[in-house]
Amino acid sequence: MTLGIAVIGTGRMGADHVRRIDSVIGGARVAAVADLDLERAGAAAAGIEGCGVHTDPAAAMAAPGVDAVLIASSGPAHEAALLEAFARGLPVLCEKPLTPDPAGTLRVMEAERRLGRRLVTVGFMRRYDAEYQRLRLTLDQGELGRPLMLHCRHRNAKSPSFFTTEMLIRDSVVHEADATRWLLGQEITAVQVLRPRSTSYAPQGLGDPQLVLFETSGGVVVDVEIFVNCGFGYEVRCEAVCERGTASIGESGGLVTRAAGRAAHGIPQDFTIRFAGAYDREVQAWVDATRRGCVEGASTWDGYAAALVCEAGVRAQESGGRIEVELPERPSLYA
Ligand code: ISE
Repeated sequence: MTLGIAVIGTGRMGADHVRRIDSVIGGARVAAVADLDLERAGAAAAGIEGCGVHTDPAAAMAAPGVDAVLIASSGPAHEAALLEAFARGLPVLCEKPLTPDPAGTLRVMEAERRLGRRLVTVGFMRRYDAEYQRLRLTLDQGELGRPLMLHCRHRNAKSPSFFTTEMLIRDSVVHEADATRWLLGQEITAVQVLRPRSTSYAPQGLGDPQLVLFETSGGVVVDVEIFVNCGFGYEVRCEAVCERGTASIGESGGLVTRAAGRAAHGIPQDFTIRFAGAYDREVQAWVDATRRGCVEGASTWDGYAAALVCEAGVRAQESGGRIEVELPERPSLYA
């Protein structure tokens, strides 16, 4: 059977997913889209046969032929859409952050636990990136010895107009929170944030860049430079420093040209380009699992753990201190 998907939110990410499901992914079709902006929803659905266009997420989920939901609306709209999907028993792929704050994620997790089965996969797409997968394998194989530190760089060319200082953590560093847990198999136990002076290219009031430090349950220290108005492009790097060597990813865009006395490689301008392959693999894996009746990938629990780390990060931004992360026991549904 072809999986009919309702895509909720047709902004940059949602429209990219509509295109992806329509033209890249096998075994699925876009059955309906919803966006508050009807024109934008219509534009995303243009040319897709039988695709309903709605402003209300619930109406899109109730449309004929919908078997699953992909949520790509803004973070604050995720909770209501997730609960609506639960009420209909529909599997969901939800873009990160699952909800902007841990209180919302906890409500979602409690609702899913009441159902007694997993329905949610969180869109932490770095888990599907070929370079991140190679790094994780390298660490797991153990030839470099135990990891001691991760040095992470997370740079965006320009932040969107609605970006706030908190969002540097909740919307951007949330990726490093998940990637750290996934790469190391350890929990993040404390967060600190150092704030240098801001670039004059950031909108007024935005504290950009920042240096975020994680401590993990296994004694690893992770530093994350988050810089969302670096100007030159989109860059995500990670170097693992281990006992017997280092391993790093994100160093070059692939093709290198040499001409006129210079060697050069391109730098992608945003995440839809840098992580295009990861998004393709993530959505295909979700579709395949859903068609088999399974739920795989990052769970609501992973979304909750990342949200707690980000909450500690925001408190560390405000206080300038070291904030411990209070992670409760993992419920058996997510074992
Ligand atoms: C955005 O929402 C993403 O998920 C990107 O991967 C990240 O680099 C960016 O900073 C976020 O705003």
